[in-house]
Amino acid sequence: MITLYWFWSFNPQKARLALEELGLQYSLVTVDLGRGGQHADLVGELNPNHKVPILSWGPYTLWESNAIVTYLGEREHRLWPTDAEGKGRAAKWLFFEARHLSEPIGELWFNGYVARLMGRTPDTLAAENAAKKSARYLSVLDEHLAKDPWVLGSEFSLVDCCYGPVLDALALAGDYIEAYPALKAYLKNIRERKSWRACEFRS
Ligand SMILES: N[C@@H](CCC(=O)N[C@@H](CS)C(=O)NCC(=O)O)C(=O)O
Repeated sequence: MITLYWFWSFNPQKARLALEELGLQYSLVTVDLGRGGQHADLVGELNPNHKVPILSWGPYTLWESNAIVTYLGEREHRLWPTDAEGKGRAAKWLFFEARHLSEPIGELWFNGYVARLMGRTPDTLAAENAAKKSARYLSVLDEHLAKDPWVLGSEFSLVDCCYGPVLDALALAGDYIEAYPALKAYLKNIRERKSWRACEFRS
């Protein structure tokens, strides 16, 4: 009934991690981005952007990783805030990730990790710019996580499913995370979760 269209990359990893954390049964369709699988007609019918992740739950289809995670939290009422203030904080950190981290970290991830796997020459200038762009926001996140172990406080929530993969990609891309002790500790905690084993990057 639940199908996740995905690939080994941090945005799809967010959705898969949330499904794993919730212990939901799902089937996976791998859209091989390395071979242009995202251009298949079926992918375009489900997501006009031709990107993954895409979640199908019965007749309902949703794309955008952070929207998928929000939907799962709202639908399952687990690992998700119940009050308006908590939901507001969840939205704040999800928008923060999508607006300030996802794009520059995607650039670092591609040039610091994926390009090598694909035999492509990394764009070092783009990576330098992305490192500068993300540093300011990584400091904000580091300061926040120095106070509490998880993004919404003392308890793990589905919001952490959006931060674990993006920080994992950043760490695989180079030593960008070394300067941030709280981010390093946070990533270690994510990587130790049972749910992470299904999602961790395999080249
Ligand atoms: N904002 C979207 C971004 C999705 C995205 O960029 N997905 C990448 C994989 S991480 C993709 O499918 N790329 C294929 C392409 O751009 O052709 C989300 O959060 O779901």
